[in-house]
Amino acid sequence: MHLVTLDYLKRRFRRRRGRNYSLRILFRQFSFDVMSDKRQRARVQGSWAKPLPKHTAPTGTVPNNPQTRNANQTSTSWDLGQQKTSKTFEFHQPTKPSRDVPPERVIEHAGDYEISHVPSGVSRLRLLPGFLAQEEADWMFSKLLEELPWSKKTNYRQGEAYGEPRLTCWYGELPYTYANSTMDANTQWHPLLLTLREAVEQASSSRFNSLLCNLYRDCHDSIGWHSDDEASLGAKPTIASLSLGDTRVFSLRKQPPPEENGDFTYVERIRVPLSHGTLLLMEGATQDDWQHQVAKEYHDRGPRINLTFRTIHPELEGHRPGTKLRFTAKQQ
Ligand SMILES: O=C(O)CCC(=O)C(=O)O
Repeated sequence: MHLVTLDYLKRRFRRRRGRNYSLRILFRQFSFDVMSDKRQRARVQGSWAKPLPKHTAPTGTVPNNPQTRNANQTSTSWDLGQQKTSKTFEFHQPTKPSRDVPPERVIEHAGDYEISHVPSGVSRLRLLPGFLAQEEADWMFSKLLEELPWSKKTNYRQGEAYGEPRLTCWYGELPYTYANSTMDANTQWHPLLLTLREAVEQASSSRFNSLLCNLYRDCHDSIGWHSDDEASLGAKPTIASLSLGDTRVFSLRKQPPPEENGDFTYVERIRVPLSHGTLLLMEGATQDDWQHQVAKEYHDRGPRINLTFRTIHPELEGHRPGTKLRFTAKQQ
């Protein structure tokens, strides 16, 4: 085994100076020598290792350890005995037990699903694929795409304005404030929306006085993680979401417990593909204990309309419009 030392380099340089070697070539040779020395040591020792010590006399051995003494006595001219005794590998048990990320649950068949029972009570989803027949849904989709007053809403986060990555419009006798921006009251319901509201009310046994319409123009449009938990929506609201157009994935993630400090790494997740004509009801504690989103996609998607029927109440006195229910003093 060859160790690269300053003496060695000087000797090599002197030998080659006469042969008109440039400094660059010598430096390249130096790097090569260093690497081959490292490789050689690695082959012998099984991994990249520190250079061998110059002194061959064993130091730092554990006295009265018969195993160590034997190792030293039997060491060959490689003299690895010293290394064996001074460097030992110790396994340390990790102090934190490793945790598994729960597998994502997929809900795609018609049915009622109790997705959690704590901390705020039962959270429930009801999925009704084919709530609208295909032909009916096709016709409604083109009419709403063409005739609703779609526009891009501007929201505010820490005083910074940003445009929503989708188009929206709002219907209801009251305005709706979220993300620090207000959609004005609009009582000019499109007749088709009134028909749909009736059908959704019958299926859900709930009443709705307002509607937020979302238009995802393509795969780049989305809605980020949020809960529909403004005080104006009341406690434990039922929200009915009707989808038309291309299928998009509706994802839910459970709110982490307080000790996770807002870290969602280990929370439960659910994925619900929402296809043309599907009705999804979110009920009970879903808005308290879960967040939802429709993420951007990496493959082409055609346009999709989502109609979310809600019941809006007047804003609570003494609170800024759009305040989240958990930040109001009085919770039901
Ligand atoms: O497009 C969807 O399915 C979800 C819409 C939504 O989350 C919302 O309007 O709050």
